Amino acid sequence: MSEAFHCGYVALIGRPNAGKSTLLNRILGTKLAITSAKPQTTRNRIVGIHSDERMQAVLVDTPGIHEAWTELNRSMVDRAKAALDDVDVAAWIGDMTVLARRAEGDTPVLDEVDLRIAELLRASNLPVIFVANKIDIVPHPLLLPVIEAVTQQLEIAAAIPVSALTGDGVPGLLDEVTRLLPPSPPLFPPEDWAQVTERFLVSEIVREKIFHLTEQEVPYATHVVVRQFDESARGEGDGRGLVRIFADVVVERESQKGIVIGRGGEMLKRIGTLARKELVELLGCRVYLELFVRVERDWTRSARGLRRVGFADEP
Ligand SMILES: Nc1nc2c(ncn2[C@@H]2O[C@H](COP(=O)(O)OP(=O)(O)OP(=O)(O)O)[C@@H](O)[C@H]2O)c(=O)[nH]1
Ligand SMILES: [Mg+2]
Repeated sequence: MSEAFHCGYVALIGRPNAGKSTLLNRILGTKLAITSAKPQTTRNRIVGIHSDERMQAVLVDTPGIHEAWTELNRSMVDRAKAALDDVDVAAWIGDMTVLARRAEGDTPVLDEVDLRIAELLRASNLPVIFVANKIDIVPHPLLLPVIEAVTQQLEIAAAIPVSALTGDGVPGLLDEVTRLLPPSPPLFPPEDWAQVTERFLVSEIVREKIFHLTEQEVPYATHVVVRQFDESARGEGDGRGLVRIFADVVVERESQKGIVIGRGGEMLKRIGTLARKELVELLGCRVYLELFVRVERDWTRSARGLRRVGFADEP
Protein backbone atom coordinates (compact mmCIF):
# COMPACT_ATOMS: atom_id res chain seq x y z
CA MET A 1 0.00 0.00 0.00
CA SER A 2 1.49 3.35 -0.93
CA GLU A 3 1.27 6.23 1.54
CA ALA A 4 0.00 9.65 0.49
CA PHE A 5 2.59 12.07 -0.87
CA HIS A 6 3.28 15.12 1.33
CA CYS A 7 4.35 18.55 0.14
CA GLY A 8 4.58 22.09 1.46
CA TYR A 9 6.69 24.96 2.70
CA VAL A 10 8.97 24.90 5.73
CA ALA A 11 10.55 28.03 7.22
CA LEU A 12 13.94 27.78 8.92
CA ILE A 13 13.77 30.34 11.71
CA GLY A 14 16.16 31.23 14.51
CA ARG A 15 18.84 33.56 15.80
CA PRO A 16 21.80 34.58 13.68
CA ASN A 17 24.53 31.93 13.59
CA ALA A 18 22.24 29.08 14.74
CA GLY A 19 23.07 27.07 11.62
CA LYS A 20 19.96 27.61 9.47
CA SER A 21 21.84 27.98 6.20
CA THR A 22 24.19 25.11 7.03
CA LEU A 23 21.12 22.95 7.66
CA LEU A 24 19.52 24.00 4.37
CA ASN A 25 22.69 23.07 2.50
CA ARG A 26 22.95 19.77 4.38
CA ILE A 27 19.38 18.78 3.50
CA LEU A 28 19.87 19.74 -0.15
CA GLY A 29 23.24 18.00 -0.25
CA THR A 30 24.76 20.99 -1.99
CA LYS A 31 25.67 24.58 -1.24
CA LEU A 32 22.82 26.97 -1.90
CA ALA A 33 23.04 29.44 0.98
CA ILE A 34 26.28 31.11 2.03
CA THR A 35 27.42 30.53 5.61
CA SER A 36 29.99 31.99 7.96
CA ALA A 37 31.09 31.94 11.57
CA LYS A 38 29.92 35.55 11.82
CA PRO A 39 26.29 36.27 12.73
CA GLN A 40 23.85 37.94 10.29
CA THR A 41 25.30 36.27 7.21
CA THR A 42 21.96 35.62 5.49
CA ARG A 43 20.01 38.71 4.43
CA ASN A 44 17.36 37.21 2.14
CA ARG A 45 14.74 34.54 2.00
CA ILE A 46 16.43 31.72 0.16
CA VAL A 47 14.31 28.90 -1.16
CA GLY A 48 15.64 25.39 -1.66
CA ILE A 49 13.64 22.29 -2.58
CA HIS A 50 14.14 18.81 -1.16
CA SER A 51 12.32 16.00 -2.93
CA ASP A 52 12.26 12.29 -2.20
CA GLU A 53 9.86 9.43 -2.95
CA ARG A 54 7.41 10.34 -0.19
CA MET A 55 7.56 14.13 0.05
CA GLN A 56 8.67 17.49 -1.24
CA ALA A 57 9.74 20.15 1.26
CA VAL A 58 10.16 23.69 0.00
CA LEU A 59 12.64 25.06 2.52
CA VAL A 60 12.82 28.78 3.22
CA ASP A 61 16.09 29.90 4.81
CA THR A 62 15.74 33.26 6.56
CA PRO A 63 17.92 35.96 8.14
CA GLY A 64 18.52 35.47 11.85
CA ILE A 65 16.12 37.22 14.18
CA HIS A 66 17.98 39.78 16.30
CA GLU A 67 17.77 43.17 17.95
CA ALA A 68 17.83 45.37 14.87
CA TRP A 69 19.27 48.90 14.88
CA THR A 70 19.90 49.85 11.27
CA GLU A 71 17.40 49.88 8.42
CA LEU A 72 19.25 46.95 6.86
CA ASN A 73 18.88 44.90 10.04
CA ARG A 74 15.23 45.82 10.41
CA SER A 75 14.60 44.80 6.84
CA MET A 76 16.36 41.47 7.41
CA VAL A 77 14.25 40.68 10.48
CA ASP A 78 11.07 41.72 8.63
CA ARG A 79 11.91 39.23 5.89
CA ALA A 80 12.35 36.44 8.43
CA LYS A 81 9.04 37.24 10.08
CA ALA A 82 7.24 37.51 6.76
CA ALA A 83 8.46 34.03 5.84
CA LEU A 84 6.18 32.63 8.54
CA ASP A 85 3.13 33.93 6.68
CA ASP A 86 3.72 31.70 3.69
CA VAL A 87 4.66 28.32 5.11
CA ASP A 88 3.04 25.15 6.46
CA VAL A 89 5.64 24.27 9.09
CA ALA A 90 8.21 26.23 11.09
CA ALA A 91 11.54 24.74 12.11
CA TRP A 92 13.07 26.71 14.99
CA ILE A 93 16.82 26.17 14.78
CA GLY A 94 18.46 26.55 18.20
CA ASP A 95 22.21 26.80 18.73
CA MET A 96 22.86 24.26 21.47
CA THR A 97 26.36 25.57 22.10
CA VAL A 98 24.69 28.74 23.39
CA LEU A 99 21.51 27.33 24.94
CA ALA A 100 23.11 24.37 26.70
CA ARG A 101 25.78 26.60 28.20
CA ARG A 102 23.04 28.75 29.71
CA ALA A 103 21.25 25.62 30.96
CA GLU A 104 24.45 24.57 32.72
CA GLY A 105 24.83 27.87 34.48
CA ASP A 106 22.09 29.61 36.38
CA THR A 107 21.05 32.05 33.65
CA PRO A 108 17.66 31.44 32.02
CA VAL A 109 18.01 29.20 28.98
CA LEU A 110 16.03 31.51 26.72
CA ASP A 111 16.94 35.18 26.54
CA GLU A 112 14.84 38.05 25.29
CA VAL A 113 15.45 37.36 21.62
CA ASP A 114 14.65 33.65 22.05
CA LEU A 115 11.42 34.58 23.82
CA ARG A 116 10.54 36.88 20.94
CA ILE A 117 11.07 34.03 18.50
CA ALA A 118 8.83 31.79 20.64
CA GLU A 119 6.19 34.52 20.63
CA LEU A 120 6.35 34.91 16.84
CA LEU A 121 5.99 31.17 16.40
CA ARG A 122 3.08 30.99 18.84
CA ALA A 123 1.33 33.80 16.99
CA SER A 124 1.88 32.05 13.65
CA ASN A 125 -0.19 29.02 14.73
CA LEU A 126 2.13 26.85 12.66
CA PRO A 127 3.26 23.40 13.75
CA VAL A 128 6.78 23.95 15.12
CA ILE A 129 9.73 21.56 15.17
CA PHE A 130 12.46 22.61 17.58
CA VAL A 131 15.75 21.68 15.94
CA ALA A 132 18.50 21.41 18.55
CA ASN A 133 21.54 22.06 16.36
CA LYS A 134 25.31 21.59 16.79
CA ILE A 135 25.00 18.42 18.88
CA ASP A 136 28.38 17.34 17.52
CA ILE A 137 29.94 19.62 20.14
CA VAL A 138 27.36 19.53 22.95
CA PRO A 139 27.01 16.64 25.41
CA HIS A 140 23.58 15.01 25.05
CA PRO A 141 22.49 15.28 28.71
CA LEU A 142 22.45 19.06 28.27
CA LEU A 143 19.72 18.88 25.63
CA LEU A 144 16.93 18.01 28.02
CA PRO A 145 16.80 21.22 30.07
CA VAL A 146 16.91 23.24 26.86
CA ILE A 147 14.00 21.37 25.33
CA GLU A 148 12.11 21.74 28.61
CA ALA A 149 12.64 25.51 28.55
CA VAL A 150 11.37 25.65 24.97
CA THR A 151 8.24 23.61 25.69
CA GLN A 152 7.41 25.91 28.59
CA GLN A 153 7.07 28.76 26.09
CA LEU A 154 5.54 27.02 23.15
CA GLU A 155 3.72 23.89 22.15
CA ILE A 156 6.00 22.04 19.78
CA ALA A 157 5.27 19.11 17.49
CA ALA A 158 8.73 17.61 18.04
CA ALA A 159 12.23 18.35 19.27
CA ILE A 160 14.95 16.89 17.08
CA PRO A 161 18.66 17.01 17.96
CA VAL A 162 20.80 17.38 14.85
CA SER A 163 24.19 18.39 13.63
CA ALA A 164 23.82 20.38 10.44
CA LEU A 165 27.56 20.09 10.09
CA THR A 166 27.82 16.28 10.14
CA GLY A 167 24.25 15.44 9.08
CA ASP A 168 23.60 13.52 12.29
CA GLY A 169 19.85 13.50 13.05
CA VAL A 170 18.86 15.07 9.73
CA PRO A 171 16.98 11.96 8.39
CA GLY A 172 14.85 11.98 11.56
CA LEU A 173 14.15 15.66 11.04
CA LEU A 174 12.96 14.95 7.49
CA ASP A 175 10.66 12.18 8.81
CA GLU A 176 9.09 14.71 11.13
CA VAL A 177 8.77 17.31 8.37
CA THR A 178 7.04 14.72 6.18
CA ARG A 179 4.58 13.92 8.95
CA LEU A 180 3.69 17.61 9.42
CA LEU A 181 3.38 18.63 5.78
CA PRO A 182 -0.09 18.30 4.27
CA PRO A 183 -0.88 15.51 1.83
CA SER A 184 -0.37 17.10 -1.56
CA PRO A 185 1.20 16.29 -4.89
CA PRO A 186 4.62 17.92 -5.47
CA LEU A 187 4.54 21.63 -6.34
CA PHE A 188 7.77 21.50 -8.36
CA PRO A 189 9.39 18.98 -10.70
CA PRO A 190 11.71 16.69 -8.71
CA GLU A 191 14.82 18.02 -10.48
CA ASP A 192 14.19 21.59 -9.24
CA TRP A 193 16.34 22.22 -6.18
CA ALA A 194 16.34 25.97 -5.75
CA GLN A 195 14.37 29.06 -6.54
CA VAL A 196 17.09 31.63 -6.90
CA THR A 197 18.70 33.24 -9.91
CA GLU A 198 22.31 32.58 -10.88
CA ARG A 199 22.86 36.32 -10.57
CA PHE A 200 21.78 36.22 -6.94
CA LEU A 201 24.03 33.23 -6.23
CA VAL A 202 26.97 35.04 -7.80
CA SER A 203 26.49 38.10 -5.61
CA GLU A 204 26.11 35.90 -2.52
CA ILE A 205 29.31 33.98 -3.24
CA VAL A 206 31.27 37.22 -3.52
CA ARG A 207 29.63 38.49 -0.32
CA GLU A 208 30.54 35.26 1.46
CA LYS A 209 34.22 35.74 0.67
CA ILE A 210 33.99 39.25 2.11
CA PHE A 211 32.39 37.79 5.26
CA HIS A 212 35.24 35.30 5.52
CA LEU A 213 38.11 37.67 4.78
CA THR A 214 37.20 40.99 6.41
CA GLU A 215 36.50 41.90 10.01
CA GLN A 216 34.52 44.19 12.27
CA GLU A 217 31.95 46.35 10.53
CA VAL A 218 33.16 45.78 6.98
CA PRO A 219 31.12 42.64 6.11
CA TYR A 220 28.03 44.29 7.57
CA ALA A 221 28.50 47.41 5.48
CA THR A 222 28.98 45.52 2.23
CA HIS A 223 26.50 44.71 -0.49
CA VAL A 224 27.30 43.06 -3.80
CA VAL A 225 25.49 43.96 -7.00
CA VAL A 226 26.03 42.02 -10.20
CA ARG A 227 26.05 44.77 -12.79
CA GLN A 228 26.59 42.62 -15.83
CA PHE A 229 26.20 38.87 -16.34
CA ASP A 230 27.26 38.21 -19.90
CA GLU A 231 26.67 34.64 -21.00
CA SER A 232 26.88 35.25 -24.74
CA ALA A 233 29.98 33.01 -24.84
CA ARG A 234 28.72 30.44 -22.34
CA GLY A 235 28.57 27.67 -24.90
CA GLU A 236 27.11 24.20 -24.67
CA GLY A 237 28.00 23.23 -21.12
CA ASP A 238 31.20 21.43 -22.10
CA GLY A 239 33.09 23.60 -19.62
CA ARG A 240 34.91 25.56 -22.31
CA GLY A 241 32.47 28.46 -22.55
CA LEU A 242 32.91 31.72 -20.71
CA VAL A 243 30.69 33.87 -18.53
CA ARG A 244 31.80 37.46 -17.94
CA ILE A 245 30.68 38.96 -14.66
CA PHE A 246 31.06 42.57 -13.58
CA ALA A 247 30.02 43.20 -9.99
CA ASP A 248 30.02 46.18 -7.66
CA VAL A 249 31.10 45.75 -4.08
CA VAL A 250 29.24 48.55 -2.33
CA VAL A 251 30.44 49.79 1.06
CA GLU A 252 29.25 52.76 3.09
CA ARG A 253 32.53 54.58 3.93
CA GLU A 254 35.75 55.51 2.14
CA SER A 255 37.72 53.75 4.89
CA GLN A 256 35.85 50.50 4.19
CA LYS A 257 36.61 50.85 0.52
CA GLY A 258 40.30 51.00 1.42
CA ILE A 259 40.01 47.83 3.50
CA VAL A 260 38.15 45.87 0.83
CA ILE A 261 40.67 46.87 -1.83
CA GLY A 262 43.62 46.31 0.49
CA ARG A 263 47.26 47.28 0.07
CA GLY A 264 48.09 47.25 -3.62
CA GLY A 265 44.66 45.72 -4.30
CA GLU A 266 45.66 42.56 -2.49
CA MET A 267 42.43 42.01 -0.52
CA LEU A 268 40.18 42.52 -3.52
CA LYS A 269 42.32 40.08 -5.45
CA ARG A 270 41.91 37.42 -2.74
CA ILE A 271 38.15 37.97 -2.66
CA GLY A 272 37.97 37.70 -6.45
CA THR A 273 40.17 34.60 -6.66
CA LEU A 274 38.18 32.64 -4.07
CA ALA A 275 34.85 33.72 -5.54
CA ARG A 276 35.89 32.94 -9.10
CA LYS A 277 36.99 29.43 -8.16
CA GLU A 278 33.56 28.71 -6.73
CA LEU A 279 31.76 30.35 -9.65
CA VAL A 280 33.53 28.04 -12.08
CA GLU A 281 31.99 25.10 -10.19
CA LEU A 282 28.59 26.74 -9.99
CA LEU A 283 28.32 27.84 -13.61
CA GLY A 284 30.18 24.90 -15.14
CA CYS A 285 32.32 27.04 -17.42
CA ARG A 286 35.21 29.48 -17.33
CA VAL A 287 34.51 32.71 -15.51
CA TYR A 288 35.86 36.20 -15.93
CA LEU A 289 35.10 38.16 -12.76
CA GLU A 290 35.73 41.85 -12.34
CA LEU A 291 34.97 43.50 -9.02
CA PHE A 292 34.62 47.24 -8.61
CA VAL A 293 34.44 48.80 -5.13
CA ARG A 294 32.32 51.89 -4.63
CA VAL A 295 30.91 53.88 -1.73
CA GLU A 296 27.22 54.46 -1.21
CA ARG A 297 27.37 56.56 1.92
CA ASP A 298 25.44 55.07 4.90
CA TRP A 299 23.37 52.83 2.64
CA THR A 300 22.49 50.44 5.53
CA ARG A 301 20.89 53.25 7.51
CA SER A 302 17.88 54.27 5.48
CA ALA A 303 15.14 52.82 3.33
CA ARG A 304 16.44 55.07 0.57
CA GLY A 305 19.91 53.57 0.97
CA LEU A 306 18.53 50.04 0.68
CA ARG A 307 16.71 51.06 -2.50
CA ARG A 308 19.79 52.74 -3.95
CA VAL A 309 21.94 49.62 -3.68
CA GLY A 310 19.12 47.38 -4.89
CA PHE A 311 18.67 45.48 -1.62
CA ALA A 312 15.06 46.58 -1.32
CA ASP A 313 14.18 44.68 -4.51
CA GLU A 314 15.71 41.39 -3.37
CA PRO A 315 13.66 38.50 -1.95
N1 LIG B 1 29.89 22.50 15.21
C1 LIG B 1 28.85 22.86 14.44
N2 LIG B 1 28.86 24.04 13.83
C2 LIG B 1 27.80 24.37 13.07
C3 LIG B 1 26.69 23.50 12.91
N3 LIG B 1 25.80 24.11 12.11
C4 LIG B 1 26.33 25.30 11.78
N4 LIG B 1 27.53 25.46 12.35
C5 LIG B 1 28.42 26.62 12.23
O1 LIG B 1 27.77 27.76 12.76
C6 LIG B 1 28.13 28.93 12.02
C7 LIG B 1 26.89 29.62 11.52
O2 LIG B 1 26.26 28.81 10.55
P1 LIG B 1 25.22 29.41 9.52
O3 LIG B 1 24.61 28.26 8.80
O4 LIG B 1 25.85 30.48 8.71
O5 LIG B 1 24.15 30.05 10.52
P2 LIG B 1 22.80 30.85 10.19
O6 LIG B 1 21.80 30.44 11.20
O7 LIG B 1 22.43 30.66 8.77
O8 LIG B 1 23.27 32.33 10.48
P3 LIG B 1 22.69 33.72 9.87
O9 LIG B 1 22.65 33.58 8.39
O10 LIG B 1 23.69 34.71 10.32
O11 LIG B 1 21.34 33.93 10.48
C8 LIG B 1 29.05 28.47 10.91
O12 LIG B 1 30.38 28.66 11.33
C9 LIG B 1 28.72 26.99 10.79
O13 LIG B 1 29.79 26.21 10.31
C10 LIG B 1 26.72 22.23 13.57
O14 LIG B 1 25.83 21.40 13.51
N5 LIG B 1 27.84 21.98 14.33
MG1 LIG C 1 22.22 31.98 7.27
